[in-house]
Amino acid sequence: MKVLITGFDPFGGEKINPSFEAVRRLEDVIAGAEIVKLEIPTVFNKSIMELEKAIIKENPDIVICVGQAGGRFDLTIERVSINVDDARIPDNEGNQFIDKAIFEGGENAYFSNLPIKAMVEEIRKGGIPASLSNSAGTFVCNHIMYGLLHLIHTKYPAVRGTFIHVPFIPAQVMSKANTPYMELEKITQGLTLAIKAAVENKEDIKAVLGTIC
Ligand code: PCA
Repeated sequence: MKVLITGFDPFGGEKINPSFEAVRRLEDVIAGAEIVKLEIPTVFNKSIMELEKAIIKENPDIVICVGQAGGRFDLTIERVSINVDDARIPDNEGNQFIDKAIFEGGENAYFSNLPIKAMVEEIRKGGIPASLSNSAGTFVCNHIMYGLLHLIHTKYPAVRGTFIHVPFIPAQVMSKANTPYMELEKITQGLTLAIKAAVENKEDIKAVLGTIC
């Protein structure tokens, strides 16, 4: 089995992006699966193009894209992506799309086809905070997740995929008051456990991980 895992380059004035810092520290084999790591740009459209190039080259069974969610305290496995770009800040090439469809005529939303609840539970069993998220936002992370799931639905039906958001690491919050963070080692461990659960579970588990509001 082969897993393609991506992280983003730094954006929004940050010097590092913990998503790729954690991805590049992953072992090359996890739960018997080969791990292929890739950095993609925090840029609308170009990120999807680079992801598809890698899918064609590597022919992975599983694709997991990872991004920074500054302000979240835990690892969040994303359930759903929506067909809209609505950027609060420009991407790394100055694009700031407002209420623009990612794929004109595409489905309104796609759900992940990976065992997302099993992934959350596996990370928690390892003593690392994690939860299920029902929104990846409306910036480049939702964009890449929608792009990934659109590619899966339209061209690569054998692939399974999702998106994981990770918190800031300590170096990023030195002068940000009351801002959650997680050690890079913990983020890397959490991603390892998420990959393990994705590789080992064909079906998702029934677990109470919903939210009230
Ligand atoms: N996080 C951003 C885009 C790149 C990243 O790492 C987001 O959550 O949309």
